Amino acid sequence: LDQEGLVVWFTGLSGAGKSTVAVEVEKELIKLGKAVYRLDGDNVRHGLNSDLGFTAEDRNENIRRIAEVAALFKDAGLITLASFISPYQEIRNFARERAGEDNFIEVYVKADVDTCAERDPKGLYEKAKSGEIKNFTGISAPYEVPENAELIIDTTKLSVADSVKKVLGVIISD
Ligand code: GGZ
Repeated sequence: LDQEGLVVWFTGLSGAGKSTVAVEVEKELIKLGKAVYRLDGDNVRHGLNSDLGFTAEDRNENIRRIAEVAALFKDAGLITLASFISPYQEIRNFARERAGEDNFIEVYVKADVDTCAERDPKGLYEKAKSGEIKNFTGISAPYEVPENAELIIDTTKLSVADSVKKVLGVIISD
């Protein structure tokens, strides 16, 4: 495989657009002939991490395992796209360390909580506000804004297409 592995880590609130952007980035990379794999809640929280919930402790364990898996995929030569809220700086730093500083791109998918709550594609913010869902990021659980993201994409201002271009720009030049 004529390709060096890389971990691209998307962090941000629920509804910020992490998965939307990651899915499109994946498609473009495939078109370019790159070997790529995308990790997200759908393929990780139902299997590997099905024992974990949304306490701070469980989230950190969720991210710790994903960081290890992403580092292994990176070693295998894949461009690994990880899209998780990953609200805590310390464990994001751990993910960076495991991948290696030179192989890690942190993308902060930025959208304020009011905008995300307005989008509310799954009705989760409404449930969080009513107390039906506890420990909901941005409502009743913290989100620590990234201190050292390689890229910030503000999805309240950028289209999906423009966000994808920005991410690809960093991946390809890397
Ligand atoms: C945040 C929650 C919660 C709570 C369920 N807080 O937008 P979604 O629905 O499809 O993606 C969110 C997903 C978050 O899982 P992560 O593995 O990315 O979180 S973390 O990195 O913090 O471990 C959301 C849904 O799960 N969800 N309950 N309480 N999001």
